[in-house]
Amino acid sequence: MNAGTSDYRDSGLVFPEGFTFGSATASYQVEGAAQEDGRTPSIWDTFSKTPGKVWNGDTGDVATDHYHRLESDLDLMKDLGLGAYRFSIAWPRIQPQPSTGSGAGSAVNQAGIDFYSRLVDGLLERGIRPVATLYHWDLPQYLEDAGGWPMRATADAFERYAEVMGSALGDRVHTWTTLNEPWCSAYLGYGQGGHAPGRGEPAAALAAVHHLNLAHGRAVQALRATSTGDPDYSVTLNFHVLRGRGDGAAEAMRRIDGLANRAFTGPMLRGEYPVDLLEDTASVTDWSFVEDGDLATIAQPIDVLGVNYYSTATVRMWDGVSPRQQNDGHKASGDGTAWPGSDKAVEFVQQPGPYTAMGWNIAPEGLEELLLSLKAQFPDQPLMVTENGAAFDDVVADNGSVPDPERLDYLRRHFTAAHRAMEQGVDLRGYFVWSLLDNFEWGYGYAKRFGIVRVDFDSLERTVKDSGKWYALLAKTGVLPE
Ligand code: GCO
Repeated sequence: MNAGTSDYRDSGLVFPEGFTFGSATASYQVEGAAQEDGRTPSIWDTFSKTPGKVWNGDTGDVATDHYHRLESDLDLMKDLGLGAYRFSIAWPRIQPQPSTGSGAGSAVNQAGIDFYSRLVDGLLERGIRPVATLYHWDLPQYLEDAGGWPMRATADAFERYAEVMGSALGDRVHTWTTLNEPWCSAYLGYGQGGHAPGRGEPAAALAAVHHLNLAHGRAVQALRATSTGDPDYSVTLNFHVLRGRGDGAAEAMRRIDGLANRAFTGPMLRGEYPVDLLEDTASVTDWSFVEDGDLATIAQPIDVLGVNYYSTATVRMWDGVSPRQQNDGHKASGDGTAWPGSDKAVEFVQQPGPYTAMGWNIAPEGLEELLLSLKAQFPDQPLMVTENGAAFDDVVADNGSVPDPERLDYLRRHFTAAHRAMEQGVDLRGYFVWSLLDNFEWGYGYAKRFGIVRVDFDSLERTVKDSGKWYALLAKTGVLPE
């Protein structure tokens, strides 16, 4: 294994007993059945049907048809030996209409509950732990019509939704995750505009940050009050692992770390917004939407912190003269910014390859570094990698198999990185590969494939890729295969 020490291509590494090997998806990316059983539109239905927003005009109307293929997809997960499945619940299936305000039950769609109940039971029957995310970006359109995440009322609505789900599934879900990547919801949805609802309003993006944080805290309280089992509680954040260049590199990194990482870990794990973040954004907002008591509500203890990691980002202070580089990995649309208050100060420079099909640089050392940094910042907080994976342009071989050596290599290197972090004392409980299936990759539609299982988007047929076979071996043995 000596050759592997620097390139992260070790094999034979043993993961501890009880380490969870899972895979992840999200409702709008896989379910389809967009108009069935009472579901009403989410912001992603509206956005994907708006010309020019998603490549090729793709939508989640059919996606992978997971909604109708639930049983066979569950069997597939069992064949892969998954110990856990991370899925998300489509809020507009559960509460398709605005609440009339008369209690949590006022607008609950039983057909929606039933689908997720079948999913959870199907997982448990197969010995797979259900890890349920309440919000992976499909906000009911009626809530956006009332103002969306920049409005405090959306956090109120989320609390009621969490009560409904806690009552419905809190006897069986193993881990509750409130939000997936609130960074994307707030900054890409309301600041940069490349994600639904596609608004380019920097002040609204920061209000969305706060109301998402508040929604998280309220939801943990509501889930705890209603869950009758003994679930774990968590939230998933997409951390930005930063490198700096040039004069002022530390300043550029501090600013982006504030907006990207500490805007969430501050309130959620320390009960405060970082002072430097408030200063950096003072020209955009006065943060008066933060009310007395909010920070205490947000800082609910969580059992495990979900970590999504794909690549690094490299920043430097912008000279204000040369064309500003914007290689932050996110498909831009319009001229909004994902970096309110720092959009004229910092630029994102091109990083050295190799790259995935997303154009993201492959940097497994960033995962090791991130896990160690989280341990240093939050020593008692158990961690879970809730997403890691890679898009590549897969080719189906003549014999029908899908050899994807680059994805396999990517996964091997990142699992090696996680293992190294664990050897240095990081309390990492599990790892979820993104994604179980090729699916609707947001602004890129079906053009980018992240699955360890291929989906033919015409026939909807599933084929386990070589990376999926490799992962099944890892999940079964707990040892990184040769
Ligand atoms: C994410 C997402 C996934 C994406 C993946 C690849 O949480 O960013 O959870 O939905 O598909 O990250 O971009």
